[in-house]
Amino acid sequence: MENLSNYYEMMKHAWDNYKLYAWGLNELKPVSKGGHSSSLFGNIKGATIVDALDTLFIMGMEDEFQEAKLWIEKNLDFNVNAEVSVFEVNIRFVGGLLSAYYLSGEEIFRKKAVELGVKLLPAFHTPSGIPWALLNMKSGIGRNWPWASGGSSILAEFGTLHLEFMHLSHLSGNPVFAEKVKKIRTVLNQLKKPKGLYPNYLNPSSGQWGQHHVSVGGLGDSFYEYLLKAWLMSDRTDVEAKKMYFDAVQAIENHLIHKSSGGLTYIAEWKGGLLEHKMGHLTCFAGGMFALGAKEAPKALARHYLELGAEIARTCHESYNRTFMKLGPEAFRFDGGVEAIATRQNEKYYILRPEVIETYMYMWRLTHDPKYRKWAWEAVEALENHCRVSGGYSGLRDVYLVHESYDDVQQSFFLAETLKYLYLIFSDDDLLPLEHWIFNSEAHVLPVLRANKEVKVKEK
Ligand code: DMJ
Repeated sequence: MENLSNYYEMMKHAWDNYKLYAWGLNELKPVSKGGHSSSLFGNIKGATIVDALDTLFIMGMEDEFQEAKLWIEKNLDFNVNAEVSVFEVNIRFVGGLLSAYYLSGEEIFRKKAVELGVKLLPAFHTPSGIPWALLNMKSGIGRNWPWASGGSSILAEFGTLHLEFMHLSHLSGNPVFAEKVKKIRTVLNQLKKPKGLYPNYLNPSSGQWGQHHVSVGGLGDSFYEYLLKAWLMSDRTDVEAKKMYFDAVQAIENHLIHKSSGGLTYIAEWKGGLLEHKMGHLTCFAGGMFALGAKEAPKALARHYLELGAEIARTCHESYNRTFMKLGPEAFRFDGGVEAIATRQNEKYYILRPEVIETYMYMWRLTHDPKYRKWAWEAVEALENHCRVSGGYSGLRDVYLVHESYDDVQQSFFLAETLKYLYLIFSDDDLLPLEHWIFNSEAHVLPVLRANKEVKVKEK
């Protein structure tokens, strides 16, 4: 079980097939064996290459890392006349390039990250300084998702720039990146929060909340993650981030966290005061977040937060265990007599997401309870049995079916996150130690910003 060559082999299978059938395009279609393009990146190409860089590096896949670097040198181009998701480009491309730079020391990655950061700056040209969700990379014109409440920007999107932008200022010597994300904080701190909760929607023109929907899953998730990680990444100097994190978690506990009659702890969604008893796969990252934050809390609460992390991990494991494929659905419910099961057809899919395995990784590192390795191994077996095809790994349309129905996409985050977290669960703790490295929302590693201290990939 603990043989790291398993994970190396999985990465190799995912990478080799991407290379064979979709090289230079964003993602692989592993069943039809071709390229998959996503509108999230506009015309920027090579998402899988940039997202995979640091996983290739830590797994010691040197030849593959070099071919990825060569492609980036020659082909990675941000001068595209197309609209991109600022959030997605930031977490995958800026995050991936920064991480590759810190791990390898290769200047090209620093240069490309800063170049891309500069291209994203026009997104902040709004009356409030809260950035647009979408940006045309050539014209610099921004706008928001047409479906977002009253033209709002999304909390999880504008709240998931902080770590990368602080590093961009650090590496470029240009304070503008840090100024932009600090301004977001200022706006948030001036607003009154309903019951202490952060709504998912904020209008960049008025600087006021949109609909009062609150979620620790999609639309909200990584905003909370980045508050905690901003505190840790600042070498515990960003006390504002720490306070915002613990205040938010307190409100989440007071209003969103429930226990089912079967004893499973879950995080519900809040819609203008009414609760929806549903938890998304995305929400499962919160187990790891609570556990990571535990020792930052006042002593009396540390055990409580670690236990909360363990409870969320158990609930998310149940969401996997109650399916035929042993992989979790996109969302599961706690109503109408069911617990941790998807009841709607359009919530039964699994797209190779990492959040449950991510939580196992933090729980393993922080407790060394062997059940987390056991649960991670169950996920490996399920991925091998049901998602692996001759052309790579595919997502599934319905995890409750006896036969696989493939969605035919190998998401770039499968290489960036899912396979990296699995590898780390079965590695020694001195590979990317949590005291020195912060994982961005796409599992790209950024060092803690300590004055005058060198960072090491391996502790010993
Ligand atoms: C990833 O791109 C990131 O983890 C993001 O924060 C949320 N969703 C996907 C993976 O599920």
